[in-house]
Amino acid sequence: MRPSRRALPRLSVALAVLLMAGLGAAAPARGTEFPKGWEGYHSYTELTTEIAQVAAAHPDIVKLFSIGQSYKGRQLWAVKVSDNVGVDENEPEVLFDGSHHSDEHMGVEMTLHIFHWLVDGYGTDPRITNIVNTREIYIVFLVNPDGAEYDIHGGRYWFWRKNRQATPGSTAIGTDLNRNYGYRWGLGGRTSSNPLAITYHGPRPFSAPETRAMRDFLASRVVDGRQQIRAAISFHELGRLVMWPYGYTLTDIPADMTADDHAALARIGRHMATTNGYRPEQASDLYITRGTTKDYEYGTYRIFAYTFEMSIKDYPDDSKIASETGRNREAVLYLMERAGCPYAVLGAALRIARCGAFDDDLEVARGWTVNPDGTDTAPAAGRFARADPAPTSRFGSKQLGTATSGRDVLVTGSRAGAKPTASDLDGSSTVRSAAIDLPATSGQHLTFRYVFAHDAASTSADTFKAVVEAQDGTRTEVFGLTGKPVDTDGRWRSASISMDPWAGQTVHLRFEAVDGGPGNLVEVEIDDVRITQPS
Ligand code: 0X9
Ligand code: CA
Ligand code: ZN
Ligand code: CA
Repeated sequence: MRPSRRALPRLSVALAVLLMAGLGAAAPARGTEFPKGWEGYHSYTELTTEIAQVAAAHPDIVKLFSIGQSYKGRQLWAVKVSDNVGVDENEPEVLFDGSHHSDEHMGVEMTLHIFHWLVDGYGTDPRITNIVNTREIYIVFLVNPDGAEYDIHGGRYWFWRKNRQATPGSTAIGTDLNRNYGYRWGLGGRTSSNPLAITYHGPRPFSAPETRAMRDFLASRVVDGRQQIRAAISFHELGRLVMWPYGYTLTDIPADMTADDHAALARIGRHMATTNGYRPEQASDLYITRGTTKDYEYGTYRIFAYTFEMSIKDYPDDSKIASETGRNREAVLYLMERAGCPYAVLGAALRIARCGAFDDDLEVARGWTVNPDGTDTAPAAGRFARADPAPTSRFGSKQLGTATSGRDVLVTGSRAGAKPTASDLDGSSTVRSAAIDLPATSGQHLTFRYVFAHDAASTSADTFKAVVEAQDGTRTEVFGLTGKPVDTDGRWRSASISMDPWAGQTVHLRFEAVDGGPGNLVEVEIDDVRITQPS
């Protein structure tokens, strides 16, 4: 096991029981049992009791907590399952959630089954034991408990999909929680701005307490600047589908997705579909949506985020629970195993390149700090930033408008400006990575792609350096370029540096660019910063 980074607050069983007792007192008096023929499903009260009992029976590997409260004040129960569960270990994390849509009750049974597979198999089934020992698995059992309780009140079904939130300025009730997330929230396809519609997206992104709780939980899993959750499944009904992002566009690889991600998302999705007999497709192939959980998780954090549509008929009776959940066992185990590094499914070269101690395509925030020592002299517009670079040209192209992966890079002065010299460096700028734990093995390499462009007025005062900062603060230049009085156009090049001196240490990477001459032009771009597996 890796050293712990911080102890997690632990919700004691006693506290959980207290919370539940409080809820019981506040809960409406009406019955919450499913209709006859469906009693095998778990009502909110039964779910609450069940997960508290299972958690109490497995305190070494289960931590029970709530990610927040529903609109009506119900706790949104979650568990973490892992070895040393009270400690936030450096292990890949996986998230499963059930029933964003409250008329899709099979999702709750699915998340409960995953919970049982993990705790029941731990110590007896070697595959499960290995997963629990090497992953941190989060399960949010029921995202929409208010809707789920409403859907079964009075001993019949009400076909209720949304939450039970009042809409300001309307008598209509409820927001479609799978339209309320804040990534490209808006209108498109089956998404509505009409509060009466079953796909109502809410008055604004994250207007629903339930989606805010999910957002805040996801944000809480950013440690050392990096999202720890690598893979996720939301369980819906119906149609027996495995879907990957995006839902907002029909384009397979839009600007906010990389080609590697698309290849691995589809490869893993298709494999899971061979194990459960579902149809694999991009989410938008079913229909276009805006504001789904999965677009948010992938778009914001690059989580490998899948939607499963279970069942083939509405409201399957409880005799279907065992088979509809059981057929997903292999897919769920497979995804937990792949969460270590999803790119490994694309072959040995990508596994070595992208499954090491660090892998940043610069497409989302991963903890880089600009001007970490407060010593940058470049103006704000010229400093390093993670951005989509505008192309500039002056006696040939200088800043390239293309990345080596996706859309974004680290770039000094991303804008083109009124003239090419407007947004160039003009001073010094430094960017520092978050902490990186290097395994104690030789053969790891720091690799990155870079552009270092300057005009004919350049001198040796213009520099671009890569520096490794050791645990004790010692800085070692591992890569350096200096300017010459020769016009040098921008071109993507590759660097590779042995990390053997730092094996077993926690380090920070630094990139430093200096435009030391008055009136000349220097542009630096960086993409695909990685520490490879040993090779
Ligand atoms: O519409 C939804 O939210 C999901 N289907 S459901 O029948 N359970 O309501 C599908 C979401 C997947 N994304 C897209 N189809 N774009
Ligand atoms: Ca652990
Ligand atoms: Zn659904
Ligand atoms: Ca990139």
